Amino acid sequence: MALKWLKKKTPQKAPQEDREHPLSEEAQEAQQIAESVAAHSLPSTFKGGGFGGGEPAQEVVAAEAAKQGLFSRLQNRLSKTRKAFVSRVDELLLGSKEIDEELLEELEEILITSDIGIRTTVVLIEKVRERVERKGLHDPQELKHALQSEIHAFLKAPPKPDLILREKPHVIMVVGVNGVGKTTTIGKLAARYAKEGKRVLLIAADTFRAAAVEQIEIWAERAGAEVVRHKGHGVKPGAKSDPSAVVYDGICAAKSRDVDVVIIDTAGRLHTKVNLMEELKKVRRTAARLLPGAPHEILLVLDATTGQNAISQAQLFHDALEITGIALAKLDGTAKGGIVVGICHSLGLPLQYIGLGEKPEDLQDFDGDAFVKALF
Ligand SMILES: Nc1nc2c(ncn2[C@@H]2O[C@H](COP(=O)(O)OP(=O)(O)O)[C@@H](O)[C@H]2O)c(=O)[nH]1
Ligand SMILES: [Mg+2]
Repeated sequence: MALKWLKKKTPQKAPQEDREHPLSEEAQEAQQIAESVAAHSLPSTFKGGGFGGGEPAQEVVAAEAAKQGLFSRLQNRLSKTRKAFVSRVDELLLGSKEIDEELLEELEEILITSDIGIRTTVVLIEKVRERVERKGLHDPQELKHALQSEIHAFLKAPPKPDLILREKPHVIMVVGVNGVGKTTTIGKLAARYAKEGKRVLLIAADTFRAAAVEQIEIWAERAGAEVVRHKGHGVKPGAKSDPSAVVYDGICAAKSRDVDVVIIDTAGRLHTKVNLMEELKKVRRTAARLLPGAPHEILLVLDATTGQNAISQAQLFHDALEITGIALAKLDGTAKGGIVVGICHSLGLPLQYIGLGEKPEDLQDFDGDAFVKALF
């Protein structure tokens, strides 16, 4: 159970049977970071020569190190997807002498079985085919570049929302089915905003699972955020309060306490006859009534390990709630990372965040450039 794990193993990595480097991953990552930092900071430091003048500002070096660290982590955590996808493409191309119909068909098969999805694959292959014809490509190796460029283009659109927090409090409602990683993503976001010096309040509106409230409290404590919950729920079995009532109290508290960011945790499944989407709409209405414009974001969390299922979930939630953005959790340790391409291409919704693990720092802003670079 997630909660037990959180309590017991907070500083460590969660057990993941299908991880390739169960023990050495952290060490590998640290080494990669150190190497890339060294590689990037040496030349500019040299220019200064240590004799005054030209020394790179410490912040510049630190920022570069941080960027490299994020990239190394991304690269590392995508290793399963890379094996399932790019390595197979490489194998195919190495064994081919020229670009022909047969090769394109085999490529299509790899794309479909890499969780990119049929619809997206069909369009992708068509684009690759056009590029091959337009540029008169013959060498199979050039096909890889063509594929990379087209995937890159898919990951560009649509633009992310402007997340400058204009309204105070800025309210983010987080939705998604059970177990996808909502509460974990909320914990990571809370930690991120708190680190930026924002006052963060979490609303425990998943009133249907006893463990959910405790889980959010643990994350809040870690992040230095406040929590509004209803007494009784999560403590007494059967004492389930109305999610909208908790949201009501939470937003009132946020207004009176000068909170910057409010994040609402919601249920992913209900044990009553109430329809989940109707319940979530009620939560949304409650927020809007108390604070015009709220919720400013409705963030849908999807689980990368579910592959194509994630796309149909997104469509359901979007139809009911008008999602503003997506967070894709559990991209680490899965071979189904191709889903990123399908999500970006077929949903028309911005992929804002990716989850690369279970620690607070394992949430990254999705960056299409970095993703393609890390994948290829
Ligand atoms: N490996 C990995 N596990 C994650 C990630 N996000 C969440 N999890 C795990 O997925 C499980 C379900 O997460 P939880 O946040 O409780 O899902 P919720 O039911 O949607 O709130 C927990 O065991 C989390 O630790 C991630 O990005 N990577
Ligand atoms: Mg939860």
